[in-house]
Amino acid sequence: MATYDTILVETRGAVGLVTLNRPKALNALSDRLMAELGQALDVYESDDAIGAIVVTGSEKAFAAGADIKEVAGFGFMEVYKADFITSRWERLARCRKPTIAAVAGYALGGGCELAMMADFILAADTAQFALPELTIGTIPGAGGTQRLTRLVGKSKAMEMVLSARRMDAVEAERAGLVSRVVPAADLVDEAIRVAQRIAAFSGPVAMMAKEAVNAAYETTLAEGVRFERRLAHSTFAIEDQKEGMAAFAEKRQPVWKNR
Ligand code: DAK
Repeated sequence: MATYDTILVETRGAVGLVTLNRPKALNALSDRLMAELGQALDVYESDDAIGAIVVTGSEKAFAAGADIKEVAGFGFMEVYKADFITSRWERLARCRKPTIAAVAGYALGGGCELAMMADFILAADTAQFALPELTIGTIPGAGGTQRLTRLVGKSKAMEMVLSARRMDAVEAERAGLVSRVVPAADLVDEAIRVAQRIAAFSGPVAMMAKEAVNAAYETTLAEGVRFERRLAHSTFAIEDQKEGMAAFAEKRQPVWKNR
């Protein structure tokens, strides 16, 4: 297993756990951290023993945003030519295996955007979400204006982006930004527990389910339903569907082969 400077990686059964680990900078998302996160996700995605991935931070901060000190001096041509942030940052959103962001403390700016790239966010009761880019003279640039709007609707997204105010965990759950709120002390254990439950299903079937839900963001209802139907039909061509339905009829637990 590779060693990293800015993240910790740990495998818990069939779950890959990535912990963002720049405590002195409240997990500010430096280029290095995003590169290492991308590498860790590459490793977990290509490991057949891993069925789900959890990304978390510290008790104080999931991540306090892009590393402001690192990017402050960049000019337009530099960031445009280098496809600044974009190229590395989309890795979590591109994962095919199910992903959970387990968020405690600050999830600000790029930290909030990163969390929204996961399949869902499990929040500690200490979590605080904001897109405060206007306070530093820029706008959200890692998908925040698009993903937050799809998750919570235009009115709340506009207020969050334009006023830079923070949303606490209770409001975030009410608004649909997070799936559930749990006590901070239980956050990582609960995220691992849910991830293990997901990882215990047939891997390819879970991937198809994720693809189908994600299509709801990308297309019309009619196209999305058609896409879902095609995927649902194709599950009938795989061994795990035969096993799952046979196991039900025989009143036993299914044994998935991931094919
Ligand atoms: N970047 C760099 N360092 C940070 C940081 C950040 N985002 N957040 C905190 N730190 C550092 C602090 O500078 C401090 O370092 P030292 O002074 O000790 O060296 C250390 O972490 C501890 O922070 P504080 O002393 O400030 O701790 P407090 O508990 O007092 O306050 C705080 C915590 C989270 C309220 C505060 O640190 C804070 O307001 N941080 C900045 C939050 C913020 O504005 N985040 C949004 C950043 S903008 C783009 C793509 C994406 C983005 C932009 C463009 N493109 C594709 C173009 C994204 C932009 C953002 O994320």
